Amino acid sequence: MSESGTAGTRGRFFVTTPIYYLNGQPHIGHAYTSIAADVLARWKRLSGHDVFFLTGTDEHGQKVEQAAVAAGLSPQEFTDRLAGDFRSMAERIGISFDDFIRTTEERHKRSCAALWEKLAAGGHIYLGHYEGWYAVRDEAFYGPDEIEDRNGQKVAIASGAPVEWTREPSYFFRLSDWTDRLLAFYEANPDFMAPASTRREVVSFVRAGLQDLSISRTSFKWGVPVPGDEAHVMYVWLDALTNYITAAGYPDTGADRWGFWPADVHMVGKEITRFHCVYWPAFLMAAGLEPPKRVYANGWLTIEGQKMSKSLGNGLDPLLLAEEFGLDPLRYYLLREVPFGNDGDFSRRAVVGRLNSELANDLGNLAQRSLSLIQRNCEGRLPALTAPTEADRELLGPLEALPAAVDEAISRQAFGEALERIWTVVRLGNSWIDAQKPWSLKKTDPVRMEAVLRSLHTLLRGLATILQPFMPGTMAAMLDQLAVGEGARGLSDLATPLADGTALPPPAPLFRKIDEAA
Ligand code: ME8
Repeated sequence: MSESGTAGTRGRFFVTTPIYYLNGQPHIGHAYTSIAADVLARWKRLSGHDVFFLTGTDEHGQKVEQAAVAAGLSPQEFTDRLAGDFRSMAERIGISFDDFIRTTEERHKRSCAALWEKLAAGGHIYLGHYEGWYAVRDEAFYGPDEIEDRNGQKVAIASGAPVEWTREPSYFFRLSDWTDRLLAFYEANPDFMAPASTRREVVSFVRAGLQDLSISRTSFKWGVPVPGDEAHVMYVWLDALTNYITAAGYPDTGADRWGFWPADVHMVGKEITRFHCVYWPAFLMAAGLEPPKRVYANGWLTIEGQKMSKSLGNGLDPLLLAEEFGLDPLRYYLLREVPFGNDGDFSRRAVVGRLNSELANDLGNLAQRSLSLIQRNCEGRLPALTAPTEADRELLGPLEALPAAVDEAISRQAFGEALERIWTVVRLGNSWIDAQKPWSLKKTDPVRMEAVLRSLHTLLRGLATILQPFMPGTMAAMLDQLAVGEGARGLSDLATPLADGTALPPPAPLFRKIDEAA
């Protein structure tokens, strides 16, 4: 990867997406979390970390089994087909994953069995009977106070998913032992969960007291068998969460890859925080393993106020949207429009608005104007670097401060804020070029004209470098136009200026505007 020229010098970084259920086609909601995680992974590579970026598919459980039956296929045939769709969707929206895990893989079954055995050996598991409400759509158990009657049907209050009364033999995890230890863990690790709304919700759920958790099922077969008792398959969430350590090599904790554990950030949607912030650290601590460092829960993308979901079948296809608007404008919009962590409505009109004004006008025109002036007035060669004047410093000072400011926002997963900080400098560039008027300097002060154009080139190179994680394809094209070599696109390369007189290719528009009335 071109951005990873300095990989490894700043330490390891492990970031994950949820592994998605294979019960339908991927939609823009999945793309949303994956794109955010991808920006984080690319940013860390760009700033010199050795990154391990994991995504994949959650293939067991009743919900997937039911979807396979409905499609007239065996669960294995069904998941083989759909996993390919999820993987190719991830590739086509630019997700730079290092590993794609499927929970039906042997390495994963081995890891689940090892974790189970470790929990059992520690006395954290016992055999009992489960009796209560289960929602297949959420693959979750609900207490009597968490369900209600809607139009004659019992549903989970939180998600609206129908629940069924279930009674079967089951193994239990002694989650009730962990109430105090989890609260102490949250207290000692204030960055463990974000945003603040997630933290509040999780803490109040745990404070109310935890009950033992049913972690096996006997009423269907599509799962990882419980070691030593094959009448049971593991509860799909125990299986699914384990994917994160499987990919890090568990149970081979002596192998190099294990050096990535604990994960730096699990990026998830807000409806699955209970699994990631309560069950997962409890399982891990019980097994003597370290919990992840952070779980970040994004809000819901809605369409006309309704959450998109595979079960409801109202999802927008990310590939069609990428075709319509361009992939990079779509990625930009998703992270720019709504403060990350909040819910937000997807609006075509807003995508077009941002594409036309912020991408095509603010950034695209700045590049086009500056590069055309260099073509026309400097024979397409990069003007020489000279000592900056005060005016140059007004432009380049804020640019130099930008990587640290963007890093600070991205480390909080405040992607919209990071883009806002970048756009402050883009807008500064536009007002600066208007004030410097390089087009009118050719006759009056050609030396100053060259210095102004060189400063603009420095600005564009900095912006394009910093924006690569958000819009990888377009920024690669922009860096090509700026004649920045593929091995010189990391943040640390910004300290090394391009050689004076470097030949620049003729500029071409970076963004395609869309007619707002169409
Ligand atoms: O929950 N808005 O899988 P899943 C925002 N297999 N994000 C959305 C979204 C929307 N409308 N719709 C989906 C599962 N997402 C489990 C996860 S992890 C060990 C197991 C995103 O296919 C969001 O990240 O239902 C959400 O948490 C995830 O997709 C749910 O995907």
